[in-house]
Amino acid sequence: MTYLYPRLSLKSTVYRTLQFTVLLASLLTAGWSQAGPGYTKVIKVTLGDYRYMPKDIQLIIDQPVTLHLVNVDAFTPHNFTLEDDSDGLDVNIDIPAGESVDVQLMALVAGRHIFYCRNKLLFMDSHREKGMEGTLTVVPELQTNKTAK
Ligand SMILES: [Cu+2]
Repeated sequence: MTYLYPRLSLKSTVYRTLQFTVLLASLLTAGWSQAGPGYTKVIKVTLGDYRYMPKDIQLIIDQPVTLHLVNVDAFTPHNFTLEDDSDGLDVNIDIPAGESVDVQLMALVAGRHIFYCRNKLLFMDSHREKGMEGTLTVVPELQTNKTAK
């Protein structure tokens, strides 16, 4: 499917927001879900056994969202990478074993983005090759999951 990408100058906003959010997440622990005025939707994503749950996430354009990333593996560190030069997306966050990190995404433009884990042990398949990959789809309007609020 193809989405039109509105040409908005969101890059610096997204960069600043992410840096700020990572800083915040390191200061506050899991449970932080409100940032600034308005409602922030929180989506919990579990990382473990070389996969994300859920692996396909649908968001609405302009709705701020906090991804609550929980690494449930006891020993394996994971990562959440979401890069798209055309959208100014540059997320690269490590989630240590047994820990969680919150990432707030704001002002996403419509489109389909791939996220993945960039971790890899020497001489082994990368986590991504083992299946640690998912999609973040940003749609203009709520299409199917009307119940998600
Ligand atoms: Cu991983």
